[in-house]
Amino acid sequence: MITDRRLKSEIESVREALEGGATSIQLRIKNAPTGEMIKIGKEIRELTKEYDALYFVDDRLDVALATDADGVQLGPEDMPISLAKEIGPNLIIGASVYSLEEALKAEKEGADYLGAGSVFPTPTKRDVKVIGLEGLKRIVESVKIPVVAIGGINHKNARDVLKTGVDGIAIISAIMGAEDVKRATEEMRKIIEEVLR
Ligand code: TZP
Ligand code: MG
Repeated sequence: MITDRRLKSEIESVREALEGGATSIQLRIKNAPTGEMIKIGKEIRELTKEYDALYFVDDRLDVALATDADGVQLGPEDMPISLAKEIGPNLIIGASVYSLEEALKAEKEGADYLGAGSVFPTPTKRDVKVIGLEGLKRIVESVKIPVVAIGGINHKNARDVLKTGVDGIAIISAIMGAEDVKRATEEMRKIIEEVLR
């Protein structure tokens, strides 16, 4: 699950998602003071440890390092992947990619995994490019590193997304926006286990 404070506060929903079986949490906060991000990140680090889950930070290598994250996910406008690998040699470096070209470039630069999307249109990120299931499949078939699909994924379309051969799915609103975050996560876990079994 990826956090979005426009939907719910981070800590409470992260705990619920972890209880529901989320295997990885990404802290995604746009436009908050760095000190506040670090405070929340440290709490998420502790929670994810408790539940044996991974903890990532969106965009911000400094926050990832300061909060002992497992990794950071960098977009085309963030720190270059090669430089991030130098500064944080122990971090898992993910790349947010929005096309096959960007996917191939990020793999070449040494990304450990790709966050590829947006698979479907989504109100969470309105200006994003939509690659569709076809675009996602092309990326999965063209790279050797793991691909995590993102964008508009919900309980209805998750099966189709998983069948493209992705290694994971990243979700904001279908979980964070649910009335019962724990239950929404449990239901998503069931779908994932059903398809990947
Ligand atoms: N990057 C591509 S689409 C997206 C991001 C951050 C938003 C995903 O949110 P949701 O609510 O799961 O569609
Ligand atoms: Mg980002």
